[in-house]
Amino acid sequence: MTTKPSSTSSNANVDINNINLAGLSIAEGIRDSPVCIIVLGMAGSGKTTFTRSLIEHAQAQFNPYVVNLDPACREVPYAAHIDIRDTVNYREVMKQYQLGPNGGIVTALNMFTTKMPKFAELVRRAGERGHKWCIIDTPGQIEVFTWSASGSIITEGLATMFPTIVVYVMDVVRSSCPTTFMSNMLYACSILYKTRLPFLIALNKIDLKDCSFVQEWMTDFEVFQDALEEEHSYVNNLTRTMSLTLDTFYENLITCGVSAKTGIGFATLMTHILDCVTEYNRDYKPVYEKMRLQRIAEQETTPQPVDNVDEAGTAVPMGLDISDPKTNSENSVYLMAPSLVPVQMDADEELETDAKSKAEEQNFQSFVQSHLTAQQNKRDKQQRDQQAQNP
Ligand SMILES: Nc1nc2c(ncn2[C@@H]2O[C@H](COP(=O)(O)OP(=O)(O)OP(=O)(O)O)[C@@H](O)[C@H]2O)c(=O)[nH]1
Ligand SMILES: [Mg+2]
Repeated sequence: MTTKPSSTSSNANVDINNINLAGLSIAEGIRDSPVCIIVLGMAGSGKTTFTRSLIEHAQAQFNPYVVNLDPACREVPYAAHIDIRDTVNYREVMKQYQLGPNGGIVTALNMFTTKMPKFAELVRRAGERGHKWCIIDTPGQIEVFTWSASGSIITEGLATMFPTIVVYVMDVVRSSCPTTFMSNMLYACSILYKTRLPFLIALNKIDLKDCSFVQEWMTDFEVFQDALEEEHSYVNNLTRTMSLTLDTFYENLITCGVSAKTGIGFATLMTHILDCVTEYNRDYKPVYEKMRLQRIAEQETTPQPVDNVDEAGTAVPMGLDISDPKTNSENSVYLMAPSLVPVQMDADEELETDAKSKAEEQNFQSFVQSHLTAQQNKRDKQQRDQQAQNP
């Protein structure tokens, strides 16, 4: 296995199947670095743009290691050290398992998670090479990461090995409606309780709208009620009750206004991130340490998987013609630096997409043409009929 020192432009030349896990042991305890920063947020809230800005601001001091876990994005505006798209081909997964886009993303993430120990080992090595932060961009569909088994495995797995925090990116423009704000807050609250990690809310897009109204809504219940009164919606009563319930959640919440596009607010955000790391070390680390010890105990007592699968029960045919992707096929799971990915696959995909859109365009044109011809024929016929009636 070969490795190159990584930077944003040169990536480690790693095949995940050849990674030796000898260096990674949960028996060792939680390491000090890298600090894992998991970026979450609703679709379009600006997670990817935020990740790019955070990398730029943290580069000199924290030399971030960057991970993209969104299998469905077309492009990312940063150089990722690990990119799930190089590991699992999301379109192929959809085709092979006959899934829709969301099922495809969940399955792609599940396939990636089967390599979690090796992923964690890469993060550990990054820490040893001087990457003090590891920034993780997540899929657009927030529920895919927060409520899937793989999301929990990745989050908990990282938190039992490295200091880990969550940054929840919230779009202030879209949250200016009190009901949308409340939905966003409920999501944030559920993630906070689910992940049990230090939590920071980045109020994003403040270049478009000042975020002080959000901070006011969180601290002054009456101001939020007034805003709610102005919005005539069937869910007002529910929102009012929810806002009372969320009061305790707001109390301990750290928020920070930023613009991922212009970079405003990132200096303050970075100090908040460092506070969250202190909080992890003080309050959360002991809990995850306990969890780690429990896991070690479980590993010692859990019986090993049965060698002979027949002894584990009888397979029930599902009635679907679904086959596992062949190993070593284009679709097999592996982890590779982005620079090593065969460009061929993307080019093929692009050709296929181009051919499809060309065919669609031609279909549309011929549809329009036949419609125009039919109309012309109708007009000609009407003219002929009129001429026949009034010669
Ligand atoms: N004006 C402004 N636009 C922003 C800001 N951050 C993100 N955007 C824009 O918001 C849109 C969505 O940004 P992304 O970074 O792709 O958001 P995302 O959350 O990663 O999106 P998904 O991964 O698809 O859920 C893009 O058009 C960005 O240019 C910001 O701070 N200000
Ligand atoms: Mg994104």
